Amino acid sequence: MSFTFKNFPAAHDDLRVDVLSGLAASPKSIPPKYFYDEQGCRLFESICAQPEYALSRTEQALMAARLPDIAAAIGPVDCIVEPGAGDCIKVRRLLDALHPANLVVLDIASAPLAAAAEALSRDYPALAVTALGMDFVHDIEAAAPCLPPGRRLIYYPGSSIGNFPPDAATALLARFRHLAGTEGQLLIGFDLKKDPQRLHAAYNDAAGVTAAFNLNLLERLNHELDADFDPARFRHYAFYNPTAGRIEMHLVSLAEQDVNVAGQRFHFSLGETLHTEHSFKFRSDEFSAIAKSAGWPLKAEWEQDGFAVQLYG
Ligand code: AVJ
Repeated sequence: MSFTFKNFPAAHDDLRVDVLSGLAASPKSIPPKYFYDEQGCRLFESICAQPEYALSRTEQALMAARLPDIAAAIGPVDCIVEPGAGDCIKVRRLLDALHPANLVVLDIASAPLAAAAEALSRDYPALAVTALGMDFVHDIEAAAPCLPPGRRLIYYPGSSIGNFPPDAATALLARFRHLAGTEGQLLIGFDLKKDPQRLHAAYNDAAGVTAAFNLNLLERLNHELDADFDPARFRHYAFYNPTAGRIEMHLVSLAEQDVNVAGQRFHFSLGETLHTEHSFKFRSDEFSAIAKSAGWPLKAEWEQDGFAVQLYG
């Protein structure tokens, strides 16, 4: 068993800098990557268990049903690289099918990543596991020296790519292309455009878990940036914008109010929105055009119940 952990702390205080600049902007916004503190990770898991949010369940069902076909299309690989691996559960299915010698997992939440990757390495004694605690959107080049040579497969499941507007998605996929190397491949899962009522329901579950997930961002700022948000004075508001092809999540101020964050004061007028997430939805041809412009030719694709997995390389 081999397990290596490296932490790449952000060069500057990202949360504070990003939140203060996002609150100073108009309209106000905070990047969705900051949802995932410990409580946020728990709430996201609970979202995935809600009947309205089929995304993760459908992807796992697709991966289970089509695994032999997917593994055959990928062929032999020496190393799987998973950005945003989190609990390192999803990649296990691919490890079982592909038997690579190396696994490299990356995540901004470095402590939970290290624990999950170490647990995984105990279950896969022949596998060399490397966990890199980093914000891969900024620092992915720092991961390159940690990758063994050979055939690399970048695995980016869960429609995480949907958090990036098309230009940023193209840029991230281009960096993946560079990281993968000449023989590299990319296996990526994303949510497809579908009936807007279904999309709407997925981000407005009846149990209110998505609302709690969105509002938890304010609690996080209260704890970590010495802020004084009153979550009861903000409303979770999520809707599908068919023109832009995305779910938009907002926290709408229910009152005229001032909030202090990290020693600075911000004013919210009644009805003003704090934008917290974009979740883009694609047609499969739309997505393959984005990937193509990032240097990835499409090799194969699989679809199930409004979700797609595509293989590039
Ligand atoms: C983790 C980005 C795929 O956009 O559906 C779930 C996050 N936000 N409910 C998504 C999320 C609200 C999720 N992704």
